[in-house]
Amino acid sequence: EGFKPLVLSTWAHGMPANDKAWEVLESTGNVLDAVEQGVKVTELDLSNLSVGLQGLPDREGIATLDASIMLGDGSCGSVGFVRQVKHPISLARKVMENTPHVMLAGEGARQFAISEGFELEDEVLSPRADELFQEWKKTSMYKPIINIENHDTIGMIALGADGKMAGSCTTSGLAYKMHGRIGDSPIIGAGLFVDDEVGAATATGLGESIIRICGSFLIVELMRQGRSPQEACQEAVRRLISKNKNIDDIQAGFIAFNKEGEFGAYAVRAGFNYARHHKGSQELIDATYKL
Ligand code: SD4
Repeated sequence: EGFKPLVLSTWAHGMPANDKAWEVLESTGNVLDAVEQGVKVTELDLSNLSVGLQGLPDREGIATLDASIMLGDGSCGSVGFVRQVKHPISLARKVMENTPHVMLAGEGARQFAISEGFELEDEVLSPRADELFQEWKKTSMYKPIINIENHDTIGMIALGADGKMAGSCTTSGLAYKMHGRIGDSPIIGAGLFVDDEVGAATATGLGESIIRICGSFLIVELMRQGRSPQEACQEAVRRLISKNKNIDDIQAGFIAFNKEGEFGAYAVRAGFNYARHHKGSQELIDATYKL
């Protein structure tokens, strides 16, 4: 049976984010506001080292953020490699609503933020991120550690009682990435995809592995062809494993629902969980996995 309305988010920090999204959804019925307000909670969470300006920086010691937002009617917006913006998800929404474009990156995204009245933050790392970065610099071993450095992106998808869907995804990306690197999260179809006619999906994990298979778009298209959300997530993980050579170094996970409110999740390996909010009650669920 289906769950509707429904809010799903990646990882345990999805719980407080879902609470906020649910509150907005319940009081306004607006799924777009719900997914924006929901992940804004995570963007400000100082304990999270993979979302927001407090996240771990790139190799140069600079925090650069990626985010995307999408509505089930095909509207979407995203920002990549953006600095000094506290709420990249809100900037992504402005790209969607106030420009003829889908994606803005880097300095252009920062200029657009200024023109939209966003206040830029000082470029200082959070004390915890700085400490870890100083530690990392001693050896500068660039090797993403599964489930440690790169495990906290929030992807959220929501289904309203009226059948409208939206999704959001926001991250500081991979810790100690090359300066300029953009991950899957702001790439529509990779980190996030939503189609009211079918369903929605979002991703977390090593962005390169997810971009390579257009992961979230793939899941929605598999559901369009009749797969359940669970089957679609499993097929995407199988594809990801077959298309990535260094799979021992990769974790990635997907969550999805269809328009009936059936949902599913699957990961490359153990350790991925997600939060499900339905009718005011919330559960943290361990995803099943392939390896
Ligand atoms: C990225 N997908 O930039 C993000 C990282 C992530 O959980 O998901 N962390 O590659």
